[in-house]
Amino acid sequence: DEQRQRLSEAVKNIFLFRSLDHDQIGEVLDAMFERRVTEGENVIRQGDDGDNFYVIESGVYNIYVKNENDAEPRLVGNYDNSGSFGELALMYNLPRAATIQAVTSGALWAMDRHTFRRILLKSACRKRKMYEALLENVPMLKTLEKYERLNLADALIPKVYVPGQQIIMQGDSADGMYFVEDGTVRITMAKENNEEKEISRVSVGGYFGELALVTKKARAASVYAVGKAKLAFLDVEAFERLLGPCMDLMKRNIEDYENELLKIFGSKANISDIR
Ligand code: 1OR
Ligand code: 1OR
Repeated sequence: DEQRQRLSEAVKNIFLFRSLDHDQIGEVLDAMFERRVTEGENVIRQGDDGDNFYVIESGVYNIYVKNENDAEPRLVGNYDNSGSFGELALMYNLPRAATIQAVTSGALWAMDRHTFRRILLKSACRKRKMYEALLENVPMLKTLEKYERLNLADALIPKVYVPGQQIIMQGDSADGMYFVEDGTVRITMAKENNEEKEISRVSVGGYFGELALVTKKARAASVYAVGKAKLAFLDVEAFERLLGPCMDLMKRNIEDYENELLKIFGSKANISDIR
């Protein structure tokens, strides 16, 4: 019981499992077994065949990649007491793409290749495939590694809005941001009891709702679906874990908002208040 409790806690934050329904999550929990690792141990070696998929219960793990031209493996990142790894070789039938080395001792939850493919392959691959085109066409996301875009695809939650439906309300607190998969949204703003003014439109390949996440303030504007709109929602936790590399670009776009705002509401608008 105690073990299952710990396991279901660890599994909650794994984006790859978001494509699963309740029963499948149960199957995942049943199938996972614990593996203890010691400091310095290579859990996965680049080039090997894939055996297990791992969810981190505890410990710090370094990620090393050695390309053809590299003399030594390069440290490309790490996991600090959370996350998962080892899905690539199992999903795509490829040799391990990286070496994962335990920096500290730790504990992992493992799932064997056969079970992973049986429960996860279809739904997770479908989701990655579904969002691949969208994410390749969002200019802001070009700065991400292909591997990072795959993780983003796992984390996205599909949402559909009917014509005219409100998506974001100015002044609300923020729980995530949106990418436009299909359709168009309109962005409106109200200043000091004035009526709402349309300030911008966003369509396929665009995004919105990032501002409040970057500034950690209330929503700066309202957003409505124009026709039917298909959106991909990224919650704030996934935003913080996955979009770090895009932060500079987002901040640059926010400077453009400020310039536009001046034009629309005149010089009186206090532009410092969106920061
Ligand atoms: P795997 O089964 O190939 C190694 O075994 C695992 O390392 C891999 O699955 C991923 O789960 C994990 N590129 C490839 N695999 C990575 C990467 C990665 N990071 C973690 N893994 N990159 C790092 C991106 C920040 C790209 C490096 C160029
Ligand atoms: P948010 O989290 O504040 C509303 O929720 C979203 O509307 C906001 O993130 C932005 O994604 C978007 N120009 C274009 N888009 C905007 C603007 C904006 N404000 C908010 N959004 N301007 C106003 C800047 C305060 C400039 C006027 C064109």
